[in-house]
Amino acid sequence: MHNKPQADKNFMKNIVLDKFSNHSIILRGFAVNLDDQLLVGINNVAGKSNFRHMKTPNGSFMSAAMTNCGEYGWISDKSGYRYEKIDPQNNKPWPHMPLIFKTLARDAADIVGYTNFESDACLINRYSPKTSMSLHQDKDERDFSQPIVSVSLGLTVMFMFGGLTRNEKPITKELYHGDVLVWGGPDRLRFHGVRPLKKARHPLVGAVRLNLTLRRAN
Ligand code: MD3
Ligand code: FE
Repeated sequence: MHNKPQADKNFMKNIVLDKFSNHSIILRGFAVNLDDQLLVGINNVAGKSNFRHMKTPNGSFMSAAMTNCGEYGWISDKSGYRYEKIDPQNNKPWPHMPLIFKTLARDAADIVGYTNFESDACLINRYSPKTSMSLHQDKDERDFSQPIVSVSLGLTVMFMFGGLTRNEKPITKELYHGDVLVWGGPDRLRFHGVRPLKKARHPLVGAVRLNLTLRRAN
């Protein structure tokens, strides 16, 4: 078969891929040109469902501030972790997912080979200096064959990428403003987390890091 590059919609798009595991790929800077629109979306969502520090089942609080948009939102409280259609803080449905979030996730997943990714949940994490996220697995979703797409905005962070058991030593990678990470398949249940954020200032986003995690919850 001959290659027909002009038939490939990614032809000449210059997408920079950092493939650090078989099913985990960073699309470097893929969202940079959308940063303003993404921030508008985040601010609109947070104006309806505020960022908050959720309680964990063991009685402490999540170090990252969180909110959600889409049909389902991820929550943590004294009875555990789960997805809910209603924001427990205002008893209203979570704000609609901005179309730009959904489209970006779908396009990124598509490039990596997960076609027709339809996210129904977007968790928004906000990290201030010293905020971290300890090693965990994302396993509150119904179908682990669906990938996850994460979008980083603002300050740079070191993320940890571990194995399928907690004791496997994680590798680390930096995530920069505009990077989009897609992972699925056998990497879907890997332990992961982020190192404490270093104090700095991003020209557009300010003194924080924002992360969108787009998932198919149900
Ligand atoms: C998945 N968020 O919300 S996303 C979460 O940056 C969460 O806010 C982090 O984990 C954040 O559940 C990380 C990026 C990420 C990085 C490495 C992974 C996800 C990963 C490795 C394996 C699986
Ligand atoms: Fe996670």
